[in-house]
Amino acid sequence: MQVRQVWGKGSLCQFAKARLSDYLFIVVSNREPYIHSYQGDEIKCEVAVGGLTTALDPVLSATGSMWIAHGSGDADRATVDSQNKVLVPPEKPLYTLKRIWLSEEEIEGYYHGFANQALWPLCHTADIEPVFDESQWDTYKRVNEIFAQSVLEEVRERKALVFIQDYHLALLPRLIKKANPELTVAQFWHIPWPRQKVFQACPWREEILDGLLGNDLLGFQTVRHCRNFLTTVNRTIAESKVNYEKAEVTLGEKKTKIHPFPISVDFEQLSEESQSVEVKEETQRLRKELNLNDKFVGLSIDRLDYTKGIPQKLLAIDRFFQERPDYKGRVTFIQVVTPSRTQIPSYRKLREDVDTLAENINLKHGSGDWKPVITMVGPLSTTTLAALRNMADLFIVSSLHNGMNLVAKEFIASQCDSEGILLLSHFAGAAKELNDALLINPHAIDHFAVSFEKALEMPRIERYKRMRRKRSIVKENNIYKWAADIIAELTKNEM
Ligand code: GDG
Repeated sequence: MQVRQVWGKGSLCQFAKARLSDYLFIVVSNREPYIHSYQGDEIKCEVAVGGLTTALDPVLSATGSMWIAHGSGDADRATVDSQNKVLVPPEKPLYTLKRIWLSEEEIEGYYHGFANQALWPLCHTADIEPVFDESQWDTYKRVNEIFAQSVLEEVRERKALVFIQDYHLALLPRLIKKANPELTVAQFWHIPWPRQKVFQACPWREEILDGLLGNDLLGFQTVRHCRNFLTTVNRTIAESKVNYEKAEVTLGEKKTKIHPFPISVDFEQLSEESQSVEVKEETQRLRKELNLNDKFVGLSIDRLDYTKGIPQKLLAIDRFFQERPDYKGRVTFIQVVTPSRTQIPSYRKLREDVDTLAENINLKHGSGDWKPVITMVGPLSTTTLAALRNMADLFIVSSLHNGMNLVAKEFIASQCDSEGILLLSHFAGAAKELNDALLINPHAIDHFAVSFEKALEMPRIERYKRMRRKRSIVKENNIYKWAADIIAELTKNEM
């Protein structure tokens, strides 16, 4: 039997050191991995929660590299040197974080504007009309140029490998490659890539595709997103040559390899955390405080975003209690919502809709001190989130369209007893790998409601078998493997 390697922090560090030792390795993202902010007179440094910092922090630490990002903390300027640099992680400084400063107007046009009001709804094929505003697009271009200048200043004559993150920086690859063709450039696109017919609504589609084709390697979450991208290029850029078999685009002399790299979580760390005394105590505290006693607990953890299908899930919960009143008082659904992008009107409207739907369900079906839906507003601490995952019998991911949905993998990693059930939208990137979950279509409310019954009535042995299989998938395909696969692909010609 073939024994597969399970990647961890240590093996990734060694691998990164071996493969990247000749290079200056630079990660570029909009969001910074460490944020300094004032708390009274003191300056606190917070780690940006999420998979990206978990995976890339050890790589950068092992190779003494650099991360370039927008400095968004109110104490960020007070903590950098004259070149806008600070050594991180704070407890053991091993690599450089270089901060870029943006004006209010630049953040508005580039981040809240073109990135989140045009590219985000467009790529998610959302029911929200993308905003194609000329001045936001101009600001997006200007900010990408600011990032490019910062990268090029660092590279100069050195042999460098630049790894760019996400849809905020679609023009950056071409800008840096044009100025310095010797650079190796890669990018990971964390959100979906839509069908060509959808993307053609963008008035600046050719510029965006040209920007992305400055990459040597462009990664997406799934094979489907890769195919959508290849077709979009094929039908939009007449001079391009698309090789579907090799998943490659040639434009002029330049080749771009398109490859799926499904992002993941730190399985071991989440498993260990869920067993910790701190998390167990928090679980007991929450059970008491939320009056859960021996109730069956359904849980969702979502950034408050219109792509996550939160209203659809609440409608399905309403339908479920309507059809199965015998479950009243026996099941409680906890919905964690973490507000984001609150400057954008569609996000504020969603908050109102979700509050109203949850209130109506509680008025209609609740009784005594039992509430069918408990809404908890984030950001919550990682301990509280781990405790909630621990106590959940059922975890629901109802996205209408999503790149990956890391929350699904986080739930699996924390289910050490393998008793929990995952209800997962077909439209989440994670559904491709985790087809042992109960897959749902969040648009079909009746079917969604019936799947709650199916989950509640699933025999224990079946739950166990399904969860065991999913755990072995996530354990092997963890965040360290994601990073190692990208580094391997990028440096394969060096071997
Ligand atoms: C984008 C893409 C892709 C949530 N509430 C709190 C909190 N969270 C954490 C979760 C999870 C993360 O936020 C959410 O990740 P998702 O993957 O589910 O969704 P997006 O934020 O939309 O992420 C997505 C991802 O990028 C990575 O490539 O999978 O498709 O849309 O880690 O646990 N964390 C804390 N408090 C909260 O209240 N600390």
